[in-house]
Amino acid sequence: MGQTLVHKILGEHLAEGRLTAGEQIGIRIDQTLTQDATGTTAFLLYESMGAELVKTDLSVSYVDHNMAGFGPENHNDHLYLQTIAAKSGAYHSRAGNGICHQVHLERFGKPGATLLGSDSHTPTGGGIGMLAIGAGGLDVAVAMAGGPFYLKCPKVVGVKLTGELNDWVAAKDVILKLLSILTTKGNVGWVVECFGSGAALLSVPQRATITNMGAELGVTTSIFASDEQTRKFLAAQKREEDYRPLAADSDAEYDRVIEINLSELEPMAACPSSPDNVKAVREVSGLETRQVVIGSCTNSSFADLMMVAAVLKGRRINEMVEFAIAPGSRAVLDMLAENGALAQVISAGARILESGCGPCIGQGFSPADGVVSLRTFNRNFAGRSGTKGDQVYLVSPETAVVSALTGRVTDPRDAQDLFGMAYPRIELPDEFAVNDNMIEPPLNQGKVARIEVLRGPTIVVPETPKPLPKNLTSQVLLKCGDKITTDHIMPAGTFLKLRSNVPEYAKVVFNCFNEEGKPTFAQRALELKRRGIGGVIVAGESYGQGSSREHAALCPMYLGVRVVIAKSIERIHKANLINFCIVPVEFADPGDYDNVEQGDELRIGYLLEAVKSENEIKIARADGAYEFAGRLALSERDRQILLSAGLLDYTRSKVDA
Ligand code: MIC
Ligand code: SF4
Repeated sequence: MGQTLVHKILGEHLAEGRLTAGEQIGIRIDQTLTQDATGTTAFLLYESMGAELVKTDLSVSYVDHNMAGFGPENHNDHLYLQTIAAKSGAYHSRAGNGICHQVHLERFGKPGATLLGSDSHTPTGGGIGMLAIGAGGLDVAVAMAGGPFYLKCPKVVGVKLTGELNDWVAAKDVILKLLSILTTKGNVGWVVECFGSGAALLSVPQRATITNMGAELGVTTSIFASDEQTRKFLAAQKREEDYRPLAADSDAEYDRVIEINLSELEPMAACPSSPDNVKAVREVSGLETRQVVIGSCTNSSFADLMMVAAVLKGRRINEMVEFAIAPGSRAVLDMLAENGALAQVISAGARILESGCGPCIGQGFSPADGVVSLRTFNRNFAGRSGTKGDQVYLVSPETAVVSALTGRVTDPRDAQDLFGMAYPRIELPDEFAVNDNMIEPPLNQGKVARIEVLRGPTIVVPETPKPLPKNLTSQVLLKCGDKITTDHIMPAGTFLKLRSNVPEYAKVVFNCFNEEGKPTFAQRALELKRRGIGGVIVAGESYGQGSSREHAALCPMYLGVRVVIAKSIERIHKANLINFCIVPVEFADPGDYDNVEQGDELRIGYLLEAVKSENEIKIARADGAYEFAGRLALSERDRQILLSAGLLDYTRSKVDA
């Protein structure tokens, strides 16, 4: 039986374990990426490990998330990241150079390599044939120090793409279709591998849109083969030497195959407020929209924006629509400026935002109350835009720009009838503008020694977890439902600037559930902590969906949370909980979820013993009103990390040994 591409790359990087689905393996990491919102913690923890120069082939520290600069926090972070990158032998991509995933694809991604990034959309690199995985910052710090990355050997779902995209139908519609099939739940432990005649026709940026938003499926990563499209893209980036042809064997067996005929696809939209709430644009067309944004790491490539410019040329954005573009990288912006496309967009009435995450992470451009906002992003979790009750629809750039002209959600295929407009098919240029003057490469040894790391007062070294107690007296601090995302747990938006200051940031844990006039989650948690009672969070399915932000574990840990009991927990978040010594427990019988109430006092006896060696743990209400079994789905390494009071101490003890 032939091998999948995923297994080939895993095999080439295997450091521990066997390539059998479900078994824990350790893989060698070639490249890492961090971004400012997760990078400060990652580098602070890296420093705490006592590591000096990075041991990877290449590590890049990007600044792209947090650039608003209200108050000194952001700039403090930028200066710390710039100087610690120099001290650690990492590349540093400065604020304004673009979104980490877009820049990494353009300048560093390499077919067949492994990339670990402290951002859930790291799988964007799968578009260029790399095995690119998102993880918490501490896992990335360990990889920078040369440690393997541990994961369950995944099952592979082959997505066979046939046919060819019709005019006005985009790569975004492919991933939205896949989200409608697989949803955002229940895909932990899988990888998506796209293949087939349809896949071969997609360009690298189109593939990257699909692998990027594959993160919303909750899979470990997504990947395409490295072929002639990949070679062309790398040649245009003037680094053809990084090309290497790679594909699955022709008789590769997938654990499951899904076929999508690209010729049959139509424009799609993810409706409020989940990326898997997918409908055909036709079904929602006619809805008035007041705001349209083109950008984010999903859809802000050169081809995307050239298409947008071509549609806007000589036309005017509807007067009731605020329209903005945020090019994915400075190179893209540069090229649009050089070739005149930017002028077309500006004269049509667009607002030009920085090359960065911007509105995607609630950094401005929040929609007005009650209005429909169309965005080319990957996430529309409730409130992520910064507006409570927001109505965010995720669509392709094609749907977004045509709707910006009409002021209503519009199927872009109607552009011919409405505006007499043929589809502007954009070919990738033979050469991209390559200008790396906002990327600082690693320094030589002599210069490294002279670097002084700048640490502003808003950069606070995070507290490390306390060891687990033998028995835990605890109380349910919060009971929440299904699909709780890390945006629910740790809001970003205006709070993003607190990422380097855990005591401050922890004040807004579960802010969306706080009610006016009542003690906040943080206040209740700290009161329990003061009394020596461990906090417990109870949740439904897919707890911790979405981002890789380890603050969703780090801040609850700081507040004294010791256990999360959920029907199921998503991959990255579960790893983050373990890394910060919070025990992840799943209901053995999901029906028991119904018995537990917020405020219940729980007895979790023999916690330490169970973590050491048991697969189940008994949990009872203190007054004996109910008792149930919790599942401990932990690898041997997970157990060791929990017993060592978290990954940092575990790593230190291994280094000492
Ligand atoms: C996101 O898209 O949610 C983020 C912001 O990029 C996060 C990382 C973070 O919270 O810093 C992610 O996707 O991992
Ligand atoms: Fe940035 Fe949005 Fe991409 Fe996250 S999803 S990396 S916030 S652009």
